[in-house]
Amino acid sequence: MKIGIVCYPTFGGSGVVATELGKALAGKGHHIHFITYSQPVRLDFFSANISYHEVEVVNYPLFDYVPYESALTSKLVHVAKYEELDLLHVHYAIPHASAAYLAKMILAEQGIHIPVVTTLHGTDITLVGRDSSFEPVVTFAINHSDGITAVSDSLRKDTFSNFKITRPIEVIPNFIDLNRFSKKPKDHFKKAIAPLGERLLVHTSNFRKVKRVQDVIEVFKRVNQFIPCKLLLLGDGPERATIEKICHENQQHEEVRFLGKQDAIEEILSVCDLFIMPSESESFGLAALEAMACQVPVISTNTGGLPELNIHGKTGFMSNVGDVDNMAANALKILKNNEVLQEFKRNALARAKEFDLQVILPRYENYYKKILEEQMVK
Ligand code: GMT
Repeated sequence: MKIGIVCYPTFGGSGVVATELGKALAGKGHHIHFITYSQPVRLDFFSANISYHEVEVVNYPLFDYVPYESALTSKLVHVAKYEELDLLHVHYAIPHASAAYLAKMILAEQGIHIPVVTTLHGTDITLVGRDSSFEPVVTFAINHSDGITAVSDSLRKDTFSNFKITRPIEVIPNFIDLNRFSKKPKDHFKKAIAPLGERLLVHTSNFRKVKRVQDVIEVFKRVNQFIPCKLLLLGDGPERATIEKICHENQQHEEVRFLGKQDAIEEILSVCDLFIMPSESESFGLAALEAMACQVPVISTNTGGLPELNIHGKTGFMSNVGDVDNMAANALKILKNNEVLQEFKRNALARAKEFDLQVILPRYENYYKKILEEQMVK
């Protein structure tokens, strides 16, 4: 198949899923065309089956806001036509689903019929998409997609309750490439960062408010009162400076390390003992799955799709949003005893294997086939 993939090219989960999906599809012989405003961060190798088309946005003094959606739509029309795409797969509804719909209409007028699959990832439904400045467009674009997928059952339900959706939504969860995300022998790194054998806690995110990174600090403080440990914070975003200030005020410079945006996250996760995800909302929790694949148990909230990933009392524990005391108590249950920790680590890996790329990829391929067959009947 010749598939056009539209996504945010950044470190965000939807962009990561879209890029890893495209890479894996290319590995199976499909021709993948990424259409984004800059090179996706995870598109880090050459493949004869992968092309990258950059959306160029012309600025003009009249524009206070650059009309990105129009530029994306035009690019989709060009690429679909000249590369003879079979299907467009857009990730994150805003503004990709509506741009794809318009491109599809323009192409239809020229006798080219291309189905659009929209994958809903999370905040496009649970947060931003609900805002009245986007809601009518999001509802329309989802209802006019030829196929709709959501990354968890929870997100599927949220989509039906937040929007007037008239079409079925297929759940295809996030996946993990276990060749890349596995425990690596990085003991020298562990010794350097935790020379006295301290436990290593870790959090990775885009430091948006929805991630509640301050709760990570609170959990860490409580755990550190009983067990010597260190905290690694990976990623960057709007809340990072505030969190860093709090850590400085708390005199935590010895214990809390900000590592910024990292490419080889799996190497860092490999030396960690516990992943903390205290999110306000989380449609799936890809970052937690990446940790579990590297044998790191997870302390998370019980919001959104997290209960579909993290098994309470087995791969980690879940608490109500904001209940940092409960999160810390649960963290101690895992970290206090080495045998318990090892068991949680094994369970985390076993659970991650259920989301193996090799298991999930055929679900996307079969879904594309189904949508293309339906298109032929029309
Ligand atoms: O987590 C983020 O803020 C990034 C966001 C995105 O859309 O880029 O991630 C969302 O999509 C991921 C991949 O499907 C999910 O694993 C994340 O749970 C989801 N984030 C939220 O729902 C907050």
